[in-house]
Amino acid sequence: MRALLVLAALLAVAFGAENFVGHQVLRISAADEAQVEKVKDLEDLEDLQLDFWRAPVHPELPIDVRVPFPSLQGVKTYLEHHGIDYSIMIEDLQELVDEEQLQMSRRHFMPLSIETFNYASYHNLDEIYGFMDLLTAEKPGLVSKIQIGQSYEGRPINILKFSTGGVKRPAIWIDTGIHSREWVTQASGILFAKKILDGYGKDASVTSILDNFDIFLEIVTNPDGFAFTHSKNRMWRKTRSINSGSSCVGVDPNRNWDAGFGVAGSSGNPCSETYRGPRANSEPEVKAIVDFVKSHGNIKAFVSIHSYSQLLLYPFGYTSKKAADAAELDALAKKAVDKLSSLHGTQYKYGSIITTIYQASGGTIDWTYEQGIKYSYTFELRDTGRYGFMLPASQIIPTAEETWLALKVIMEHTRDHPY
Ligand code: BPX
Ligand code: ZN
Repeated sequence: MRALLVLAALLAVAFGAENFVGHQVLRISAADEAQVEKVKDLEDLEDLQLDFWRAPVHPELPIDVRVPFPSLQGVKTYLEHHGIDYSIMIEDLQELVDEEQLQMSRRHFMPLSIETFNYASYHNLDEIYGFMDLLTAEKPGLVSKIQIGQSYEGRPINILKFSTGGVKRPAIWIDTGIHSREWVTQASGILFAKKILDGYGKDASVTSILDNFDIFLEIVTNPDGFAFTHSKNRMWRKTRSINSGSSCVGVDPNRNWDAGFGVAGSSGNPCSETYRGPRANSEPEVKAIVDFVKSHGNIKAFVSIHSYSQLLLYPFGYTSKKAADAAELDALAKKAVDKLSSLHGTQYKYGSIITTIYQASGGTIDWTYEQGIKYSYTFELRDTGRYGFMLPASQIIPTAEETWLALKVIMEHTRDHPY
């Protein structure tokens, strides 16, 4: 086992991948606003190379931050000096990366059929695109693939369309993986596809939904970033577009939408993980969806899936003004998370983005909501920080299955409340 881990680490180094040996993820519990400000000061010290998994915003929310080994002593001393509490969530991030690599190296990667595909493993971009082709080959009457654009680096942006016919039926949209490092989301998207196909004609709820709606599913919403998480840096979140005048790469695709673009809750610094980009829709990955949604014109529910934190969120993120449909969205969110919890007991919080996490501008579902898509939601899947973005593969199926139950609640409500 140890020898295999060492081998995996050596291979990663040989391929020029970023390594996280000795990197720790700290959970910081700021006691008050003043301590939050002290942690924010760390954010501005770019030499520390800190990677905030959960940003410092207000004292109620723990701050999770990946600290590279060379910065570790300094950061801990700083926190202790200011009397700020912290604990070590992840002792050595590379150990989790190695385990994940080992798990992936053991998967059978020749997907013979929808039935034998390994849903319990993480997969790379080629495998996921192969999976999509498998679906369309085996179930051509139920699912097709549509290329809606091209990524910055030229990869196809593909979505799956599940449809039983009809002309311009109303539709439900689900996307996963807009932040590339949130791997459990793409893995869950794969299982949603199987659930839809298996459910049609068997599960009364899926059948009635698909008899009335088309479902669009974008599994790899940020293909360049996703490829990069496999080849070079497991912790990559943003797109891979080159920023003029900066050596830092990428735009946060969840700050790039034309809803409150540029107001507080995003960064103008290309080196930030929440860099909004030079203008709204600058990212082809975002623009492709914008064009698709506008030209379709009949999308009734839009669910954008992230991880981690176990939250179900609705608009708004950029403003504290209440969504006109807040009461209905809140009641439906409660129903969805109750259903989700019923499977494995996983606890979710729910509410508007700005009241539940923090102010975030230029986010996906603020834009879709302002386009008139009433049932606009964002999930933050498992966990609450023990593994964060490094959720073990053993949790893929339970995570996807519980989320699927919540998705069905939202889809059923959309079906039963036409507007
Ligand atoms: C989700 C929807 C709209 C605005 C913000 C969010 C939270 C999301 C983000 O900051 O873009 C959090 C996350 O999924 O990126 C993961 N995280 O930081 O843990
Ligand atoms: Zn995210």
